[in-house]
Amino acid sequence: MKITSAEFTKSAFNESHWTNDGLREISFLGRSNVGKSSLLNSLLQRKGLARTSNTPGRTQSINFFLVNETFYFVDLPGYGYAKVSKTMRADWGKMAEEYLAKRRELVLSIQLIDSRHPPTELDLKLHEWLVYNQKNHIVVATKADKLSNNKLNKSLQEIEKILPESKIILYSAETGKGRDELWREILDSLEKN
Ligand SMILES: Nc1nc2c(ncn2[C@@H]2O[C@H](COP(=O)(O)OP(=O)(O)O)[C@@H](O)[C@H]2O)c(=O)[nH]1
Ligand SMILES: [Mg+2]
Repeated sequence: MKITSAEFTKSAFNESHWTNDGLREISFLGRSNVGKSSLLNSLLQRKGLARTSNTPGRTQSINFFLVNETFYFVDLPGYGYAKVSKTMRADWGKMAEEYLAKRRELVLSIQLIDSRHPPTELDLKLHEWLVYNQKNHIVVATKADKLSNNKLNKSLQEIEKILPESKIILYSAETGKGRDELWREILDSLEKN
């Protein structure tokens, strides 16, 4: 995929801030620190576009990135960060669910999980919500470079057992593994919807 332009457009804290130009959207979801910002930067080949950091739980807004002036990548806040307050956690759920449930422009949701571990309880909850609500989605297992091929295959088989309804792509923002495959899925969803 050739990226001719990629720019941060806006941060939204409620529905009135969502973009309103009708362009289609791909959303990215996952717990804090799973590698969401790194995935966005890797897909868009822009190193610092989505901020990556080791201090999770900071981004509490929905962030819109315009790609090739034709569609948006939408970065939803990371969930499951233990140190945020209960109110903030409730806000996360409300904001993300409102977006996922209502957004007509949304053509694909990409759920990130860590390839090294089985999905967490919150990963499973979100996943069940996507399946139950028949949202077009795929699962990306991140940080694939951190496992040997042998362990990676085992991990993939386990994830496939736990999430049998979904397509799973192994990804590494370090090596670019999975990038072409994920772009194919994204373009496919944009073409079909
Ligand atoms: N080795 C490796 N580290 C990664 C990868 N993706 C993210 N990380 C690291 O994991 C940490 C969290 O990544 P970040 O993208 O900020 O996660 P976010 O909180 O989900 O946005 C950072 O230290 C990244 O450098 C990957 O594919 N491979
Ligand atoms: Mg991030």
